[in-house]
Amino acid sequence: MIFQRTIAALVLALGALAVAVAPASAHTELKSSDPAPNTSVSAETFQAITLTFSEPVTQPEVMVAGQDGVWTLGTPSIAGAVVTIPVTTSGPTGAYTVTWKVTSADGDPVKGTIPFTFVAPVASTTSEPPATSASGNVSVPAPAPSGGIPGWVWIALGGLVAVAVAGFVVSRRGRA
Ligand SMILES: [Cu+2]
Repeated sequence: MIFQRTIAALVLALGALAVAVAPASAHTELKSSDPAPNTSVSAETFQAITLTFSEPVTQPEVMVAGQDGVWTLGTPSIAGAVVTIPVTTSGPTGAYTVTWKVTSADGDPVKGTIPFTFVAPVASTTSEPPATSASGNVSVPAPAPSGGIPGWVWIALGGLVAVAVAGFVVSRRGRA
């Protein structure tokens, strides 16, 4: 009985020790990213992927894949815990995934994936009907009135006619 209690106490002590030591030996982790997971980015504004880790990293390997294959990526630059990768977007609107891998400060590899939605340029989606804009950042020119001539044109024309009539009347009075 005493032996069992001693074992139990030892296990508890070891458990507490493991919890206390864990933060110091943990791998680096991805704190934030651009694009953030499960967000949508548009072709007009998406120029680079940014990965922010909890500690400085080295040897980043990053890939972006969609239904039409992989994107051409620039050379990653590292500024301490932040990795920036220039991207050249391609492919249709849809689901894409960033797959990343880095080496953490303790030499261990850390990897993960970031799913996101890419919104392609409007001009490149000729084969598909325009989808309802989920991002809301696609500007559509306001349609002209059904007559094809804006209302202000009629107002301006009316004003011109009024001036012409008034001028005619004045000139007639001057002659009379
Ligand atoms: Cu580690």
